[in-house]
Amino acid sequence: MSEIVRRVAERIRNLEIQGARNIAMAAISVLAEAAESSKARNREGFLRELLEAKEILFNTRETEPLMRNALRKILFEVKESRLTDPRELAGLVSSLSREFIKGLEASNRRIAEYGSKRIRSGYRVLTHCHSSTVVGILRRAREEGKDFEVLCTESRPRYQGRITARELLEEGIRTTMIVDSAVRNFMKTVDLVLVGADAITSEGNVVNKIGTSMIALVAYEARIPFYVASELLKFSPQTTYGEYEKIEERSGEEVWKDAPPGLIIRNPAFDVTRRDYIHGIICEEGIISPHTILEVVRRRYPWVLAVD
Ligand code: RUB
Repeated sequence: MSEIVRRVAERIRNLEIQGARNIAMAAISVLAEAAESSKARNREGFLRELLEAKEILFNTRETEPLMRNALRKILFEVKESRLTDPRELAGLVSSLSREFIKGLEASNRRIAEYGSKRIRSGYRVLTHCHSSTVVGILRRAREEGKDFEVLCTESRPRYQGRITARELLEEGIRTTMIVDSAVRNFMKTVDLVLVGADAITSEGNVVNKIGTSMIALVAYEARIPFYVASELLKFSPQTTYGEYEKIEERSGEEVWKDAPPGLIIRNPAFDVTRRDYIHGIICEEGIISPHTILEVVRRRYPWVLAVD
């Protein structure tokens, strides 16, 4: 089982697969694929392999609660089942995976529907990094015939802004790229800031690509609405019980490959934007205020707080 999983894990680790949704989808799909290929002879062996696969995937990127919630839920359901035949267990993993992905797709459609209502013709929208959820909203607004433009940041050091720019251009959306440090320079010309999320904490703070919190601060200063587009399942349940969401720190080589010896390079992948700077979280339940997140998650996905 683990060979197939390790291959996908490596692609997640080196950012060939990036963005919380894409990572979660890839992890869910490979879990099903790995389960189907399992050679386990009994339930115990199968569960052991499944757990090992989960650990490998969990260890790819630290700040990914959507992936963690998805895998936790699937494993929980499998453990709860009384099935003993590995073939049947593999079938169960496949159907749970399909169901989960269908749920994510439905949420994404709803987020696009709600989010696009906030985009008007003539708007200039600023986004940061690459969020498939944000692109989904912009695509939908475009399909609805709205004429707007997008400013996207480079998102150093890995330039995910280029993925966003390419995808938006494919949709026929007028797109301008700026370096990350030019955000304040352009903020006064922007109508709306729209970013994705990797994690949402129990207090309604949002973890997203490094630089997001600085953009939120600049938007706040300029009184420009700052929205986060995110499935509720990016909620990090452990933050409810006092733990912090870990922030992944990546290799300094991403910042400067042949840096002079002795130079210290810090490269956190994400930062935390306090809820005070966030106008709303656009999620499958609608546009909600960040401080209501815990109640909304508890109502919609009670298992997120229960499943171990
Ligand atoms: C990607 C990033 C995205 C969120 C949301 O960081 O910060 O804004 O993951 O993306 P990285 P999505 O490139 O390091 O993974 O809306 O697609 O889930």
